[in-house]
Amino acid sequence: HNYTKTELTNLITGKLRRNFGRDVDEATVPQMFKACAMVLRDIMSAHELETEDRVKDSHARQVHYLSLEFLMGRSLMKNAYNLGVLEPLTQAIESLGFSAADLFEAEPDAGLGNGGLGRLAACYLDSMTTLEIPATGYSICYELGIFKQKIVDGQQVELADNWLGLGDAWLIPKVDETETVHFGGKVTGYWDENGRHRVAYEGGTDVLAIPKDMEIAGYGTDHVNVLRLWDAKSPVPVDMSLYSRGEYLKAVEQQAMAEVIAKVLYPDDNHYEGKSLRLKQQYFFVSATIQSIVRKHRAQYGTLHNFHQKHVIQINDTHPTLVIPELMRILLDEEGYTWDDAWYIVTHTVAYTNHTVMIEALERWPQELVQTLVPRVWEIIVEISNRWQQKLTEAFHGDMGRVERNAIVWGGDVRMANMCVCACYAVNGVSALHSDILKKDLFRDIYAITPEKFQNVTNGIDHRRWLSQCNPKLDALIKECTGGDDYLLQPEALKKLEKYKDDAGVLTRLGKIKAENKQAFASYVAKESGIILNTDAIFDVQVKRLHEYKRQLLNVMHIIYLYQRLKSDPHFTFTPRVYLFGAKAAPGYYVAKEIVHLINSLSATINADPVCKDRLQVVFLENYRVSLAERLMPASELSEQISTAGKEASGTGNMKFMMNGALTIGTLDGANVEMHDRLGDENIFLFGLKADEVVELKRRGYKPYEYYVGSPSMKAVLDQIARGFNDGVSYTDLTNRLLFGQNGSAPDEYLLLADFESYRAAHERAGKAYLDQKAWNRMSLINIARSGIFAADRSIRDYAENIWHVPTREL
Ligand code: DL6
Repeated sequence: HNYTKTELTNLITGKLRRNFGRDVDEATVPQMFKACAMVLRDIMSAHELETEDRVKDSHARQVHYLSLEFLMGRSLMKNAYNLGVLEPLTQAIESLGFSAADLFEAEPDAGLGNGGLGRLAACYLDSMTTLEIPATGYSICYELGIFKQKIVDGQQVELADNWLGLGDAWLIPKVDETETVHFGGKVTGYWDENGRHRVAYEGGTDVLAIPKDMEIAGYGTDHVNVLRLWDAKSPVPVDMSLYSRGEYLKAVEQQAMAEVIAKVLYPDDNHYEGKSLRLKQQYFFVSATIQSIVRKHRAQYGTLHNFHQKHVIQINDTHPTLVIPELMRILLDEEGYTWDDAWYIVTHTVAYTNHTVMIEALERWPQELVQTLVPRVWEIIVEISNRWQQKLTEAFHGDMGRVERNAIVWGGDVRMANMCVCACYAVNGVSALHSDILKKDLFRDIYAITPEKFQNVTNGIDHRRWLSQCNPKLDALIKECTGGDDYLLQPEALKKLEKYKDDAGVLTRLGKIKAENKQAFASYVAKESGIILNTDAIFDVQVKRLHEYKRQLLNVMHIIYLYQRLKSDPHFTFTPRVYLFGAKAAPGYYVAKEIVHLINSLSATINADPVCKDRLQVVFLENYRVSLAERLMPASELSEQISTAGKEASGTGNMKFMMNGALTIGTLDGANVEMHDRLGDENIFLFGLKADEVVELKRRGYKPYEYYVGSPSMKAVLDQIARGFNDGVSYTDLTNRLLFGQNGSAPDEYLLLADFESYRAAHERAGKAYLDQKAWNRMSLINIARSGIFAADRSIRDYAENIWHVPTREL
């Protein structure tokens, strides 16, 4: 059914009347937004029921994507686009006297994630649905998403992100599919009258898990999947015995304790915090999810014997690892399977994606915590661990070093990654380099005994959102040059653009589109913050979470270097630049917060100095998030992907920039390596040590101090950081960390000093290249044309074919 403007208008006015008791002329923008969202939700719901029936009737194998994060961003425009009603919806909204742009802008980002890992899950939902894979995403319905960042006096301040006020327009509560999750108490085993071993629980608490389903529309298909977000509620609203004694606060305590589980997303990216509430979240969401899958499976097939044939559970990093012992628990305790039969089913169902090799991000839960919180699951983990250790001892012929490294329960900790590698039938990294490091380093011992488990699936992005939708002018040019909209479902069709690489007309238009996008972004920044960006300068952008390994500080060092050159020689020439930063720092990550402060101190000084006028500008963009990225990517010209080689598992921002025609200045890290493979040296600005050289340098003994004393300009840069800028804040902590190390960290852990000169030279090359706009646009076009491989559709086809073994839509 193709909805017309008139039909949509009627549906919207109907919603306004029924849900808000309002006629259009009295409706507010938020009410209007909700009405539109509900209209699309109804359309998707109808498709979803049909999809569900089709999947059921065909007995198809289903994918369950478990992730503690789905960084969805906004949905109204996305859903309208995918459903093919963006135009009539826009017309309907306008005909009702509202600005469609304002309405889209009124939607809060669904910020149920931190960064790359959560955004990847969101892009994958889009592709799984577009490719008609029967798939469901599962997570927690956090009341508060990733905090909103304000910069006050140069420093980050966190504000609560209460997104549900409007965001709940997309959610359908399915109260009849509520599950109960049990925590704590004591476990006892006994034999029942049929001689079956049973488990009984004494004490503990139950928490209700209520599904709030978000429909996911695919592009150009009626297939609709669901993102199931679990909300937590107490089964007892209030303890009446306490209430009747007048102890009101105590009477609602249990309710508060249950609800706190879904209160807030943990704001740490690439960092593990051993907080008990976080473990509660993990078990809560995993237990509800697997109970729900098992319940539906039972209802359809009446047995769990074929469970692994009908389902694959993909676990997004180790956060959902407890699904392994939890599924064992259900099979053993509730279904009466033997250990071996249960283990067979589990280990043929679960697959694991690793997203980091950073030691501080690997989850190790203290055993006492696991024991008290989920005592029965703990017993099962111990059994899994014992059997694994026995297997390792045999395989490694008693080499206890290797046994210890790969053990699951060891030294009072439960190591989640090791449990995943033990139980999952597939383990994948997220870029070629990262998957290699998993095999050669992090999981080398397990790779030696089960090489067939290890795979690579290079990340990808939803190119419909990140190119076609967010950059309509470029989208139009691509469609014109490639002869239609093939590229939307066949991203490799972007290649066809390449035949215009020497077409002066097309290159000029490409340059013009970039200039207009820069202008549009500058207008937005002016409106939001009053800052006037110099649109004649290169827009040089580093946006991502703030982390030492991502090396925002290296970028800062180089800017200070340029500033000092300008100060000492006003005739120093270089291509004018606007440096744009956007980054949230984890609230508890002190060094990251200091770097945010430093960028703001530097920015204030540079932007106020007349010597920098029209040449150097530094702007920190507040509250970097999905919707801001959608505005920024089309306007970006130079993409900073400068992590220490071997540390960034893949990166996905790098792909968004490339698709929007920005050139990359970067290290051979993560997916940059594969970008370089396709682009060649001539279409990317590479610099720095390679992953193996990083390892080698550290092995030899890295002495950053030598760079400091050996290079006057390096010394000047670091001394300036230590002294600080006009606001009088000094950053000796940061320079000490680089030169001497701090609290046990090695000096300059991430090799900023070692890579500085090479980074500086790459910037010089990029600056010179920009002066020849035709050559620059040619490179830009080549980047776009060769970016098809980084579409999430390609990644999902890889998963479907090599890991999930499910068919995908044929085109
Ligand atoms: O795979 C998605 C994304 C990668 O692109 C980034 O390179 C990587 O840093 C990120 N990893 C994490 C790990 N978090 N934990 N735990 O966020 O994954």
